Amino acid sequence: MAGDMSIGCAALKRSSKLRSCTSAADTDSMRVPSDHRDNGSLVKPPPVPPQNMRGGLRVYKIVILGDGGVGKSAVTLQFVSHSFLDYHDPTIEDSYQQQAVIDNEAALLDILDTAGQVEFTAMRDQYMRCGEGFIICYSVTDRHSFQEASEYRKLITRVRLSEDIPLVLIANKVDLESQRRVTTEEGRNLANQFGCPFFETSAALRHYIDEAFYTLVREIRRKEMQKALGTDSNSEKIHTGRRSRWWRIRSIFALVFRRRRNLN
Ligand SMILES: Nc1nc2c(ncn2[C@@H]2O[C@H](COP(=O)(O)OP(=O)(O)OP(=O)(O)O)[C@@H](O)[C@H]2O)c(=O)[nH]1
Ligand SMILES: [Mg+2]
Repeated sequence: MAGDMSIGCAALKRSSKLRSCTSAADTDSMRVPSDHRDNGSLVKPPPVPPQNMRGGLRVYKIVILGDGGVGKSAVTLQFVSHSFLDYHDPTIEDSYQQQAVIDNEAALLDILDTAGQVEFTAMRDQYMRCGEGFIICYSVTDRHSFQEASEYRKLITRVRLSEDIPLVLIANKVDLESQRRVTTEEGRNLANQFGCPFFETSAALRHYIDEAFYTLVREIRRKEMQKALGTDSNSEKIHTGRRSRWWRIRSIFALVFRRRRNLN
């Protein structure tokens, strides 16, 4: 399917085989992003783990989820190759890479386009564990896909044991206005419920495609920064007592190490 499409030189389609969460190819030199200021004081963000680096670029692992036929592959292909996939060939799993400069910082987006058809969803839990950020996609022409968006959100929360995972909700196919079954208001309310940004997109018209992916990268960066500053409030919300205690001890150690590093 998508393999027949020609991809621009900045983008690269990778094998459809399922990848492990970290691979040897992912490993590269350690890089410390530029310093950030918070309330006037200089705060050093933690070093980016080596498995998140490739060719000197920070890799952002993005997973696109949603019901079958909502346009996940079309949205992804518009983003990486500026072309519209005008037929439906159900995806099993495809992976793409796209370089981008977002807020003056280079990024390598590693995008996993997943299966919406139930026959192909056996590996869902595995790729939910790998993703750093998720795009949940529904079609404005398909009410059932809108209802399913909540199920995808629940699944991410269950697999990741956190409600604080970077997420963007997109309502695709807005060019098909006469077939609309989900209002903008409903989409916005759902995004508010999820606590995430929301875009109405059209893969056919390349409408708000870049914005959706760039915003997700910004969300990943923002949550990373919150973690570094110890201000991420949600992350412990649904942990069990045992995990919470371990998590607190770990956080205290991390804080002590960070302070000692800053003193050196
Ligand atoms: N008019 C219009 N059609 C779209 C849009 N996005 C996707 N489509 C069409 O919808 C159909 C399904 O698109 P896909 O991208 O294959 O859907 P998918 O979500 O990847 O489907 P699965 O791989 O089966 O999960 C195709 O015929 C696309 O051409 C859009 O924004 N507007
Ligand atoms: Mg697809």
